[in-house]
Amino acid sequence: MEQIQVLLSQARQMLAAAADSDAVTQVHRKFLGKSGELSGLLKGIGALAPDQRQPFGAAVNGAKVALEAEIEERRARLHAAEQLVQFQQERIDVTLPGQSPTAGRPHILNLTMRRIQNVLGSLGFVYQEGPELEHFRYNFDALNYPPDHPAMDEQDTFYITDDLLLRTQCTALQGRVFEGQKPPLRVFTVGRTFRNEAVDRTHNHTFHQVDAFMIDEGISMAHLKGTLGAFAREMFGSEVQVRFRPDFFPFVEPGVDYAISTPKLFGGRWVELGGAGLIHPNILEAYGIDTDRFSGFAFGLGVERIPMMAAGVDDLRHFFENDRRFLSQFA
Ligand code: FA5
Repeated sequence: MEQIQVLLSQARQMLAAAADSDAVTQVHRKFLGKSGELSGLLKGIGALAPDQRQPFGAAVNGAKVALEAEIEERRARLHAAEQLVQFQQERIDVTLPGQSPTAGRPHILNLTMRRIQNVLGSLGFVYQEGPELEHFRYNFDALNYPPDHPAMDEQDTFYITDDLLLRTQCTALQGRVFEGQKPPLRVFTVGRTFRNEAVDRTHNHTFHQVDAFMIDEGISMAHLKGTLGAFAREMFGSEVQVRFRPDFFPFVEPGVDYAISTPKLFGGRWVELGGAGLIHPNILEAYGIDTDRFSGFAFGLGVERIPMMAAGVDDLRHFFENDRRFLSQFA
């Protein structure tokens, strides 16, 4: 009987010291397993006097039942603690800010072209599209370039065949329009243009132009200057200054180059945006437009120059490299 108490108190000490459920299992094995020490006491039962056997057996079994219950309780307690540790390790802080997906946005050149469309549209010009892969005759012949004229050398480009090239200027739309439409006309296009060019800070082989023309009765340089002045103020604000200087293009007479300056940028320096002039009578006559009655103006501008001037970008190649650190600065 004393031995039962000794084993029981040994077991309780070990149980109290058990740090995890493995240790509890060991206590169970040591005292209650098949060859456990408490169960082992029953082996000596035959050596006892017959009247002592029943009370001894009952005492051993009582001790086993009690220990069993204590072991289960300890196991449950340790298991709960272990789970708590595990939960804390796996804990997710649902109040942390999430990773917001990056939203795309239109490219600054597309935004600029949309604005150009809005501004010219509000001045009564109708948008028409021309092909980037263009016939030689629309890009040059129809625009009054005499054969082998040196002005074509300024616009060398990429030829697909002798007759098919990547257009060098959006002015190529003119002949297509004159073939099918009669004045009065107010037309513009915006799109990609190409030149076999030595690439530098202000010239790329692929760039964009806006090109517009208006034909009606009594159209003069005054209408051109008024239109380009209004266009510049819409694009750059009211303090922009506009300059016209004589220039040569085979398809206009007189011809001008068109430059702007704003006090905020590039130290107020003049920057050329494009060319303009009154449509050459040779062209109007070639398409059967009565030059006694009608005259027209035309202008063509580089699109890249507009955000360069509006935001102070000093190298147009940034627009084509698609570096998001650059592009994301244009909201
Ligand atoms: C022309 O292309 C004429 N078609 C403009 C015109 C239209 C004149 C109607 C008269 C009447 P120019 O080659 O100068 O002209 O080009 C016009 C503008 O396009 C330039 O001022 C410049 O802003 C832009 N540009 C020309 N070449 C490049 C290039 N390689 N890279 C970026 N922009 C360019």
